[in-house]
This record gives sequence, structure tokens and C-alpha cells, in this order.
Amino acid sequence: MSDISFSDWMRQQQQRAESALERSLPAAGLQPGRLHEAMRYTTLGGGKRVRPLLAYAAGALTGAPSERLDAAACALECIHVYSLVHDDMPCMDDDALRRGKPTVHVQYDEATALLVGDALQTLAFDLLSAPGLFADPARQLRAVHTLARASGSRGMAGGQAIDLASVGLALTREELEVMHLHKTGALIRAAVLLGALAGEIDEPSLQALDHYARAIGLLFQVVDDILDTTADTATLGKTAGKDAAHDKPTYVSILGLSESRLLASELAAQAEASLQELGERAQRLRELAHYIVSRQF
Ligand code: GRG
Repeated sequence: MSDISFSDWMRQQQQRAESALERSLPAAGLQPGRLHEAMRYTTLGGGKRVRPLLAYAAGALTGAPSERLDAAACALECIHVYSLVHDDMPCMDDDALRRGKPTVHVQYDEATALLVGDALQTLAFDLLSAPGLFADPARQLRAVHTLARASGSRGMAGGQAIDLASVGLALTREELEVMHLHKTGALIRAAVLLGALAGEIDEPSLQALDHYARAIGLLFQVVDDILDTTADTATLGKTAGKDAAHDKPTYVSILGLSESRLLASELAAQAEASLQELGERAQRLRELAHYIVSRQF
């Protein structure tokens, strides 16, 4: 592992993701200009890039070539941004602010927001399926399949459907966990797996990474629920207090604040334990778990 600090590494990798996205998105001048401009408006210059960071950290552990890893990181971020754009639309969460700026349907219009999400989703698969990106086509197909599963009705989109159907309901902790393992956890898990699959890894190590990824996927959501009640809109760059306002079940509404904090520490410890057998190579993933549990926005 390089000896730069975690915060320097994180800044470097966020910049790397930004440049890769900049190169991968169609130019705003390319027709249809309004759609391409809106895709760039919402994807570039914002967000923590947590999914690319996870892919980069897992890929470094398996010696993944950088071009392949950049494609995986961009594909993950494209799926994530598409989900945010659609989630913010009036037919879903109806929000006007995302990453500190007006949401796509507010800045442009609803039809454009719908198309931006659609186009980002297909761009993700365009990038990951590029001919010759992987030396081994079977490995590439596995990566594409992993992302498809994580994004669709058996992953993120399915979790969103459960979320929409849960408004006003008193979910059990187990039901809430199922929802979040799909809505948030599936793509975070795919981020770790895609990064690892971009390099060389044996199945037991991949399993260890998968356990880590499951824990941090849930951890991410528990922290998100805590921040929704404790942080302000300016810090979050999105509307704070939205879950309670929409009568959505959350970890905080079900467990309370202090037990949610305890759960976050337990999940961080689980994530850490999963990495034990991977040794020093997994240090950035350990640091990312720590970052996720202590993040302020
Ligand atoms: C519309 C198919 C579809 C899915 C939407 C991800 C999602 C599912 C909805 C977003 C709403 C939400 C609050 C989800 C839970 C946590 C989450 C994914 C927050 C946003 O992710 P961050 O914090 O955002 O990584 P940035 O802006 O930093 O990339």
C-alpha cells in the first residue's frame, strides 16, 4: 500500500473518478445537446464518489488494471446518479435539491430527468461491456451480470419499490434491513465486487470482500438515517429531515438515535472483521469503513 494518508488518497481517487467520468460522458455539444448537458450537469462536480472509492480500493487489492477499474468506477457512479435523478422526481421523493444544486427536473424538466436516468443507466453497461476491456470475456460477463443484478428489481430498483410501498407503515427491523440491503446495499456490494473482479482474486477472498461489502452497505444506510435527523440541509446538500416528513420508516424511527449509533459501530466492527484474512492489502477498505461510519454528509 502507498504511504500517503487516507484523506490524500481519497482526494486523489475522487479526482480520478471525476476525470474518468468527464471522459466517459458524451460531450455537451454532441446532439441531443440538452440531454447530454443535463447528464453532465448532474454527474460531474458533486457527490462523495463512495462507490468508485470502494471499487478503486478493492481493485488495488487485486492488482486491477487502471483503465478497467476506471470503467467499473464510472459504471457504478452512472447507476448511482441515475437512481438519485429518478428518486428526486415528483413521482417519487419530489425533491428540489441534490448535491447542493437544483435537481434535474427542476433545472431542466421532468422528461429530461427521466431520460437522463435512462441514458446514465445504459451508459453504465456500455462502459462495462466495452469490447476488449477485460482480457477474459467470462470475467467481464460476470462483472456485467453483477452490476445488472445489483441495479434491477432484485437489487436497488426492487429496494426502491419496497421503500415506496413502506411509507406510513411500521416495518420491523428485519423488514427495514431487507429494504436497505436492496436499495442501498446492493450497489455498494457491487462496487466492492466489481473492483475485485477487475483484477485477480480467489473465491475465498472474494467471499471475505462480499461479507465486508454487505456490512458497509447497511452501515452506509444506518448513518444516512442518522444524518437525516442530525445534520442540516446546507451540510447534506440535500433536504434534511425528509424521512420523518415523508413518514418513512428508518433506523432512527425504529431503534432510536442511540441504538442506531450502536448498530453503526457494530456494523463497522463486522466489516473490519471480514477483512482480517486479507491483511495489510485491505487497509484502504478498512479506512473507508471508518470514513463511512464517521462521515458528516
Ligand atoms: C429510482 C431505481 C431508483 C432507485 C433509487 C438510491 C436510491 C434508490 C434513492 C436515493 C435516496 C436515498 C436517500 C437513498 C439512501 C442512501 C443513499 C443512496 C444516499 C445517497 O448516496 P450518497 O450519500 O450520495 O453516496 P452522493 O451525492 O454523495 O453520491
